[in-house]
Amino acid sequence: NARRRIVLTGAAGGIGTMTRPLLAKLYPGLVLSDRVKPADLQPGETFVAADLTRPDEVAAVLKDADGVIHLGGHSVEGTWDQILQANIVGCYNVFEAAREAGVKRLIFASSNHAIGFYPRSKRIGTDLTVKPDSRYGVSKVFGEALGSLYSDKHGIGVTCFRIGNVGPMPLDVRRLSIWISPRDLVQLFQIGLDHPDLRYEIFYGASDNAAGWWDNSRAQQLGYRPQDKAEDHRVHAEAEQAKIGPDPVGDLFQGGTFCSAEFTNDV
Ligand code: 15L
Repeated sequence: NARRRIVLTGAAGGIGTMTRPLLAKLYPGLVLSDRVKPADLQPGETFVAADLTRPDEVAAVLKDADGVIHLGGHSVEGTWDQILQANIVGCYNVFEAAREAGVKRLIFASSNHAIGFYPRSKRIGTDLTVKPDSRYGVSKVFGEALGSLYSDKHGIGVTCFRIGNVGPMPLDVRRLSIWISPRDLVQLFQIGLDHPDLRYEIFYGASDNAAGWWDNSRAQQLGYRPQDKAEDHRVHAEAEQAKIGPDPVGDLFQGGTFCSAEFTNDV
């Protein structure tokens, strides 16, 4: 374990910043990558800059890597060109470089927005048709599909995490259903990198949330034991929600505002 070279893309982003200290303890020698150096880079941390739209730069970062945690990309809805470059071209470059480098395990940070148009009233697993709620959500479905291809065709063990919302606590009522703490997410990443039997999996990235919408039993079968519960922060989440007010479309669907943005359909 200690000798493996694990690369974290998107290391300077939101999730990268929250998980780096925990990952560094599990994977000594962790290689951090992003377009720009993290502002809080610590002595002893290794950083290699790469623009994911540049195949040569991605290949240089992934050379000799055993595992990749791919968080890099555009993390919310964007213009088609932003999504195309960062999340379609960039994601493809990462999978290709991983194949060429002989990477054994790849974690792909998918999102709840791959299934955002499921109604909040429905409990869902991972064995169902995707319902992306945005161009961003479509790009996450693309990454999940690439993961399936590279697992079947090239034998890379790929785990896709449909991450809810990562942070110290849930930000509003929707997040009471989808929140995940940084340490629970790191536990999931560890399963993706280390579980011996893994070929291709889709897990939900959620803590132990009583209001949850997702059946994450496959993650539990492989050992996931979340330590945190969104309900512990319900008072905070409801107080924040009261400041936001209603969203007649977004409030119906799991993806929230990603569903109501640009919406021209009837509900
Ligand atoms: C996501 O996929 C985004 O990366 C994040 O910024 C949040 O918007 C999150 O979903 C969410 O749904 O809360």
